[in-house]
Amino acid sequence: MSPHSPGTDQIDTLLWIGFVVATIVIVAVNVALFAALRRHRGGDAPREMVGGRGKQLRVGGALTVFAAAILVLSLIYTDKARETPANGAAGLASAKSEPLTITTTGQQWLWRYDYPNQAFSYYKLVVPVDTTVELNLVSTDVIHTWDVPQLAAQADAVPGKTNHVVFRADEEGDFRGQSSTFSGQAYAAMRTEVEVVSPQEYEAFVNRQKADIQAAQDRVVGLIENGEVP
Ligand SMILES: [Cu+2]
Repeated sequence: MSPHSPGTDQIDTLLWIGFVVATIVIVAVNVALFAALRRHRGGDAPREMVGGRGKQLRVGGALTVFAAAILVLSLIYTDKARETPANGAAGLASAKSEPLTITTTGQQWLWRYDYPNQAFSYYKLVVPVDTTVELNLVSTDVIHTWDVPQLAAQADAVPGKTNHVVFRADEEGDFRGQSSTFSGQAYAAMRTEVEVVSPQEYEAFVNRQKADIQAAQDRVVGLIENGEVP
């Protein structure tokens, strides 16, 4: 799956480094093994370790440096993946200095998203492209996992606690994930979906949601006032 946010870029790079290193180690071990077998083919068993103490120290030292280098690389990339990326030039103008913060509530069995203008949506999150988005994850009942692998590392919505997910989508489109934590009977249906749109479309979406919610509330108030709802 291709990464579509700076944080997932780092995770992807780290996975590739791990893959290449593992391949090198496997090949090197096998080459050394076959070389040793060839050298002693048909002969008697080697009486002692090849090379003196100096050689052993040099090989051990090289391997230690190799392991330390991998450790340092992974620390650097993990740290970079945790950084909050800056807003892009094509992002939402009103979110230039701070991330666009959206309260994300997990409940059995759907996600609710509360946008800064008081609009909210269920099931699907709509965000502008090239804009740093911060989700404040909360839960009203049990632990739910918010997971869209192309945009961010997964995080849990835990009752009584606020966790954070930060990403900056680099292109418009639909990104999906699935619930990976059992949160009750219908957890399998609890999809996570993010629609990345242009800043203009995002503004239009949250304004429309807000107007629709207001109209629905006005209608209910009207019905109550007319005595149609006891
Ligand atoms: Cu869930």
